[in-house]
Amino acid sequence: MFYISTVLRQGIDLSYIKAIAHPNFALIKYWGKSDISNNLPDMSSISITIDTLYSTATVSFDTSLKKDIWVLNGTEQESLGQIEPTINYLKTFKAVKDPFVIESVNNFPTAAGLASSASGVASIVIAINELFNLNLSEKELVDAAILGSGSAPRSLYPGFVHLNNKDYSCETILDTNEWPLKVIICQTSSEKKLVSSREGMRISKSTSSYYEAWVNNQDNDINKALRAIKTKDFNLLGEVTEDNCKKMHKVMETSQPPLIYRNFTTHLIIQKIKEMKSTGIGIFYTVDAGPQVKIICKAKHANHVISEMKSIPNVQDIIEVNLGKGARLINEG
Ligand code: 2P0
Repeated sequence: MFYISTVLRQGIDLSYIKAIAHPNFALIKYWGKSDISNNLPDMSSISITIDTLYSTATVSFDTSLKKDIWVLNGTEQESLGQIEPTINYLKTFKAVKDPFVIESVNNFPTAAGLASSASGVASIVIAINELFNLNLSEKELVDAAILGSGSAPRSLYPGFVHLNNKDYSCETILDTNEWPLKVIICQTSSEKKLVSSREGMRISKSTSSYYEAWVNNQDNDINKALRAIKTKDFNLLGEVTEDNCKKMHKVMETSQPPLIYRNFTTHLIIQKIKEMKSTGIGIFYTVDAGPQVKIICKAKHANHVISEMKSIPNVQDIIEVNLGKGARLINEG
C-alpha cells in the first residue's frame, strides 16, 4: 500500500507542516563515529550550508494510518529506518497518540555524495518540532538531528558552521552574507553510492591504519579553518580544506575493502583546478563520499570556473550555488 501524497489529498485534509533545509558540504570533515548507537561523530567538523539544492519535509497527522510512515521522493519506505532514532527522541518530549506521515522530497540526487541525508534529516527535525508543538531549544534540535545523521545538525544553521564534538554543540561561524563565496558543484555521476557513509565509516575505523592519525590531527585542521574563516583568509581556508579532504580519502582508500568514492572524472576536475590555481585564480575544492567535486571560489571567478569545467568530458551537470540559510518552516504547498 502506497501512501497518497498530502498534495493529492486536497479536500480531505490539508493541515500539514512543511520545512525546508539545504545540504551542507564539509570543509573539515566528519568520517568516523565515537559511539555508533548514539551516532556520535569521533571528531568536530566545519561546513558550508548552500542554497538552491534542498530537501523538504511535509508532515501531518493521519488517524487512518496504523503506524508512522516515511515517504521519500514519492516512495513509501518499509520503515522509518535512519530517521527512527530522531523520531523516538522527539517523542520523548511529548506522548503523541496519532500516527503521522513524513513526506521527504530532494530536488537533487539522493545518496550520491551531495549530503541529502543532512538536509533530509534537518528538514524533518524542524517539521516534527512544529507538528508536535515542542518548541525545542537549539541544542535539543541538534541532538535530534545528530541521531538521524552526524552531518545533519550543520544543515540546521546558515553559512559557515562548526559542529563541536566536545559537547556536540553547533553554531554559525560566519553568516551567509558575511563572506559570500560561490560554490560550483561538478556532478560526475547521479548513481547511488555503493557503500553508504555509515557503513564506510565503520569499515574505516576498524581497518584503516591511518584512522587514528586522522582523528588526532582533526583539531589542528579545525583551528586552522576557524582562523581562516574568522579572518576571511581565502588561501588558508583553501589549503586546509584540500588537505583535510585528501586525508579523509586516504583513510577511505586504505580501508579494507578500500572505499573508492572518487572516479576518473573527479581526478580530471582536480587536475584542472590545480592548473587554474597555478595561473593565480583563487579556487579550492572538496570531495565527499561520492564522486562530485565542490569548487569554492570568489564570485568574480565563477563564470570562468564554469566554462573551464564544461570543457571536461563526462561532467554531467554544473550547478552554481551560494551559501544558504539554515533549516526553516515554509508556507507554500
Ligand atoms: C561530512 N560525510 O562531514 C562527511 C564527509 C561524508 C564525507 O557526513 O552515518 O550521512 O548518517 O552520521 O552524516 C556523510 O555522513 O553519516 C558525511 P551518518 P552522514 O559531511
